[in-house]
Formats: sequence, C-alpha cells, structure tokens
Amino acid sequence: MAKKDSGILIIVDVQNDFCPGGALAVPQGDAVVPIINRLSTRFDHRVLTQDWHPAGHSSFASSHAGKAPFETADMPYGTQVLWPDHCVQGSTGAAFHPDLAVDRAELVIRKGFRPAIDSYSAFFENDRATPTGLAGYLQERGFDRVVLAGLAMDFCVAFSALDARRLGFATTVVTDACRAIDLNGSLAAAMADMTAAGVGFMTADAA
Ligand code: VGL
Ligand code: ZN
Repeated sequence: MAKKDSGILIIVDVQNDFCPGGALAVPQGDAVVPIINRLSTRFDHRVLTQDWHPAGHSSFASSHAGKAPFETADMPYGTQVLWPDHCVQGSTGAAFHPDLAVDRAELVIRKGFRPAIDSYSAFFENDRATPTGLAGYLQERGFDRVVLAGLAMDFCVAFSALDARRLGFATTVVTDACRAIDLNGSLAAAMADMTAAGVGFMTADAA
C-alpha cells in the first residue's frame, strides 16, 4: 500500500441520487465507491459532503414554471442550471451510497440547504461568497492541503477545488475517483479552470 497522505480527503456527494438509479444519476457514479474506500485508508483524516436540499429548492426545475431539467435560470447570484429534484433532506436519495465507508469521517458538511441558493462547492454557496464553514474548520485544525474525490467532477468537485485554491489550500483532485455529469462541455471547462487555478491531479493508486 502507498504511504499515508498528509492531507485531508474531502469525499464529495457520494449519494444515492448521484448514482445509477438516482434522481440525478451521474454515469458510473457508483464506480467511485470502491476506489474512494481504498483511497480513504491512505488518509488519517477525511470529511464528507452531502448535497442536502429542502423540498421545492430553487435549483429544482420543478420550482420554475415552464422550465425543464438541465435548462438554466437567472438567479440573483448568476446563471443556475436547473436540476431534477434530488437529494431532498432525509430522503433515500440524499443518503450516502450504502457501500461508502463513512464511519471514519470526522465531519459531514451539508450544503444547498438554503431554499433560494444552490451550493456546489464544499466551501461557498453559488454566490461564491456565503461560506459553509469548511474553510474555517480546516484552517483551525491546521490543514493546508486538501485532496478531493467524488461526484460530480464538473460541478461539486470542481467548484470545491477552485474554491480551495482561492482560499490558499494546496489542492489535488483524484481523477479516477470522480465521475462527471458532462453537460454542454462542462467537464472540459472544469478541467481547464482547475488546471489554470493550479489544482493538481493524480490517480488513486499514485503514491
Ligand atoms: C451536484 C448538481 C446539483 C453535484 C449537486 O454534487 O455535483 N450537481 N447538485
Ligand atoms: Zn444539488
């Protein structure tokens, strides 16, 4: 087994609704589960994020008359992709994938719980200004390096990685431990943005 990683592993949104059969299924989303479980043993510290929307959330297409999922809407904080209803608080879809190893996670950060604003990033809501509290938690605990894995690569993982860089964390994304939605070129755009921001990339079996 590879040596221990000194960073903290942030496991993003590995929830039923993002896996095959879920409301916003990411292609092969469940394939990350065994990879992340193995990766996780290389870390002394891990946190989980959990997309956690109230029913009728403003990111749901069903909350916008005449709109269909994957169209966009203009929100006060910018353009928002409208999603199928997903990860409703307390639902089975919002639960972590049943095979995800969650017991050793030190924190579960829930996001997207404010009705009027979505939150892709683990650090800030989609206005890029309202904090989730994760930065303060990591800074207070003395972490300066984060490693990200999970779903979806081009939304919640990428937004989290970009914010982590903006906050000054050394940031690595484990590419084979992520899967993408890939909506209208979103994966290529996310990869370019992360590369430009100085995000590092590795695979799960790399030392
Ligand atoms: C996500 C779309 C909507 C994600 C969450 O976890 O990437 N994507 N909510
Ligand atoms: Zn969501």
